[in-house]
Amino acid sequence: MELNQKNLDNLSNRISCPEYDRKSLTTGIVHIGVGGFHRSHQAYYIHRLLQKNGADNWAICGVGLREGDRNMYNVLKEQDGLYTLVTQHPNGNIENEIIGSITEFLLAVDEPQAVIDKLASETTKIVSLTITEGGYNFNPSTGNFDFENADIQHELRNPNEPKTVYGYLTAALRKRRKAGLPPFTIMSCDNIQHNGNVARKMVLDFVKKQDSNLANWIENEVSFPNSMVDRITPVTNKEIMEYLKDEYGFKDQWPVVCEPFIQWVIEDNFSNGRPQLENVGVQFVPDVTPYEKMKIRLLNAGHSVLGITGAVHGHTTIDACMRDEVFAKFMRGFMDKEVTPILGSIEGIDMEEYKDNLEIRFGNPNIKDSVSRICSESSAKLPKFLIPTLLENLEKGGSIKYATFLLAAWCFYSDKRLNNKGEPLEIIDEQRNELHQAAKETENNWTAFIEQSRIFGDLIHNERFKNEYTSIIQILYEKSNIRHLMSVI
Ligand code: CS2
Repeated sequence: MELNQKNLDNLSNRISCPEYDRKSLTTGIVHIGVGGFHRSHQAYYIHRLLQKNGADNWAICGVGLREGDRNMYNVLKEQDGLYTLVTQHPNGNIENEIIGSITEFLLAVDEPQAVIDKLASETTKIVSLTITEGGYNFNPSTGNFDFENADIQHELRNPNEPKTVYGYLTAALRKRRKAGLPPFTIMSCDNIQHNGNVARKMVLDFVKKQDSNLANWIENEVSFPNSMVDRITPVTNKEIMEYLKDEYGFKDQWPVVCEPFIQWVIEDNFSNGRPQLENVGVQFVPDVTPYEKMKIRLLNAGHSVLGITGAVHGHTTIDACMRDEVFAKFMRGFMDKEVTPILGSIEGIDMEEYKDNLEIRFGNPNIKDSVSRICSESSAKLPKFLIPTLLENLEKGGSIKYATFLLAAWCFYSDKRLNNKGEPLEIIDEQRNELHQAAKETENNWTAFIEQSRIFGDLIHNERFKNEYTSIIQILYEKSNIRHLMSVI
């Protein structure tokens, strides 16, 4: 049996299904970037609210902007937006439910005008984004908008032919303003500190170049709440589809696996209304800064520490890294000695408990989160997750050895493209070639990798860092056995 609206009745006595009338819902949210994370997090929260009959005007219209979104579009079209969420507990318990909050989907490369019209429609009140850290189009070291990007250049010249998120948001806001409609809220759900402020700055930088009148209106009328989002969501593998088929007798072409933990903290700053998400556990706060900083600097950076070192050693999943005491201890050392002193105390949070809990989450043996997912797009992630911690420690005279070790390991990873067992590494990064080019100069020039100013800014000019990095990279290249070096750090 295929998973789709027609078959839901037959499925509802086997597995938890939407109890609401999906056909009567209005899509008040347009979400750009429907991937695993959106489906395990925001779409799940909205689904829970719909189950309580509390969100009839807040169903989701997914939008894919790129050709790469076509597979998701095709699957969700065939499945009428339905998919299964498989929650894997550390003790082996599994909860499965069919999520119904995504009721429409548009693929911008096929129907750009339909996307603009949808965004500009009166019923659209929020446009949310998971476009990844790299999708914001800023220079990672300066934080400035990258006007060199060819698609951006095209959009600036042709406002009616959008290609990126900026072109679409601007075209839609222009249309709304002309029609006398209030603007939507732009809600970033990416792992970027001050994600709302960053989205705001980028949108305004772009619009100012295209249409300064419109920029004023956006500046005054559009809200961009900051938020902290959290739920570990690995890449879906084929076994899960088989499992669902065996267990329940239906075929889901793209289910989502996630951990039981879920958290969403948002600033209550919406220009055109919002769903009552507090009824399903979302925290609304006046200032999200301490939460997002804690999450990004501990969880996301901790993930990268395990992912990159683990990949070089030959571990394939994050839980395998956590079962290896050398890696678990190294990651905790990084958190305790380099991140915690920077974070200070956060009201209402027991930092030791938060870190202990992260260890349990990372160690969940049923998630099987691949190190290749964690290492993917490190060139966009590390400038947000890890380098700011290193800079703050340099300023304050704190420890830098763990973070520096990680950057050296990343160079080794980008250069050799093999793990310590001699197996090839799967490297997914837009900057893959640039990273490789710089890293392979290392044996002629120990600091070649960290001279890439787009990623590292002017870190290379800090003598203390440069010396620490140089000594670590030399030992790493001489001895190569990363696990041993980590055990004696
Ligand atoms: C991960 C995140 O992509 C990464 O490197 O750290 O996807 C992480 O799993 C989520 O932010 C958890 O909320």
